[in-house]
Amino acid sequence: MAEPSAKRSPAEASEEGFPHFATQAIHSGQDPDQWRCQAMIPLISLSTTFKQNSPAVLSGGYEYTRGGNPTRKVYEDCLAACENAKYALSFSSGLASCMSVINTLSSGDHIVCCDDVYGGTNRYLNRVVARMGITTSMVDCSNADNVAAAIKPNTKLVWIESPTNPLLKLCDIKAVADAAHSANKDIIVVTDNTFMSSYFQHPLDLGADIVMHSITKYMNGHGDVLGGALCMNSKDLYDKLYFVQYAVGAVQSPFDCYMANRGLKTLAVRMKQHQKNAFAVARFLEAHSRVERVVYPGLPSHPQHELACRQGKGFGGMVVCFIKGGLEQSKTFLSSLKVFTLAESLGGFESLAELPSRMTHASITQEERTKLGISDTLIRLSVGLEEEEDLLTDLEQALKKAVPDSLL
Ligand code: P1T
Repeated sequence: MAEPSAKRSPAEASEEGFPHFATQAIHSGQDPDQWRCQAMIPLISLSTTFKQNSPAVLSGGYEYTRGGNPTRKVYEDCLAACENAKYALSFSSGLASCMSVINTLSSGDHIVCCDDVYGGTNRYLNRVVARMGITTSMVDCSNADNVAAAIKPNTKLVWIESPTNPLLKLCDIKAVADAAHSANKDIIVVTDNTFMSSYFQHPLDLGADIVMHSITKYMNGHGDVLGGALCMNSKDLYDKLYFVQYAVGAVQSPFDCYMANRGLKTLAVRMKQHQKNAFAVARFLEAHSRVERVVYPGLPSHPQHELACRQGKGFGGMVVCFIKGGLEQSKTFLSSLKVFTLAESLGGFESLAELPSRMTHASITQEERTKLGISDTLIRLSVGLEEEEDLLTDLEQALKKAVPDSLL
């Protein structure tokens, strides 16, 4: 098969964009005139291959779906616009997009990664990528000086989450990007923007080179698509990553592209409501006698609240609390919830609760978890779109069941 670079025109949505986020998310890339039938809603093009009138002449613009697909193009154009990026690529999962970035590296390269990172990213870097001769230093990136100190002559990538999963620590994206680029301008800074979504934070505007998303979470928002995305402004980076996407093949299916594109249409309204409910939950828990401590970047008690106010347009829908007691209390609390569901994942319309030490971050060693502060009483809440009063009533009854008066 021919080399892919000439086979499609990349998204250049920001050059013709709309001034406000909600309008971008609804209209970018969606022009009905691109379809002969002028459909308002993008068509799902399930075809894996496309007719050529003459060998290697693509009159319809597409060759083979791994290299490009009309439904994927609509969605990627919209994604790029949402992230204030020139280009976007979509993948079959968040980790597949992570893998595609790593596939631009070579044996002997070095990565700096924030120590509090999604357990799956940690596992991939330290237990899979490490076998390929690529080393990773896990450092506390909430202080950009630690990033500067960890950079080596062979460092090619800095990977951060902000807020981090699960402790909701913030990285100063601009300070981290400046530290990395002043050490070596060719270092690629990736920000995993999953927790904030494109609605609340635009890391490319702050100096990051690539924004990564687990689309599975807020961006799709309905718990029915596994997906990942990479957004960037550099054509050179886009070409490299597009080549990897085509060569490796971890692309998003046309149907999932259609679904995630639909999810983006309501991102703005969903995120506002997620945040409203998250504030209510965080304030309720912070005032609760059965709760030891609450972490939510929107609360003044968050140690980086000032950075949270400066860096993004909001604080998101994730809340962490440490309940009083131990593992027994956490288990009883989680299994007593009736509106929140005990499950992994986050960012959907339904409220979820989980225990990172035994679930999403169980692949990290006990020693590392202890060092990071991921204890057995750390409960992670993904606050959904249910009625606020029902959420608070649910938390109240579960806390009462789980934490006895003797522990107050
Ligand atoms: O699950 P997947 O779409 O492959 O995305 C991986 C991923 C990447 N980055 C962050 C910040 C994430 O939270 C995730 C997935 N996280 C969960 C499933 C979870 O419950 O935390």
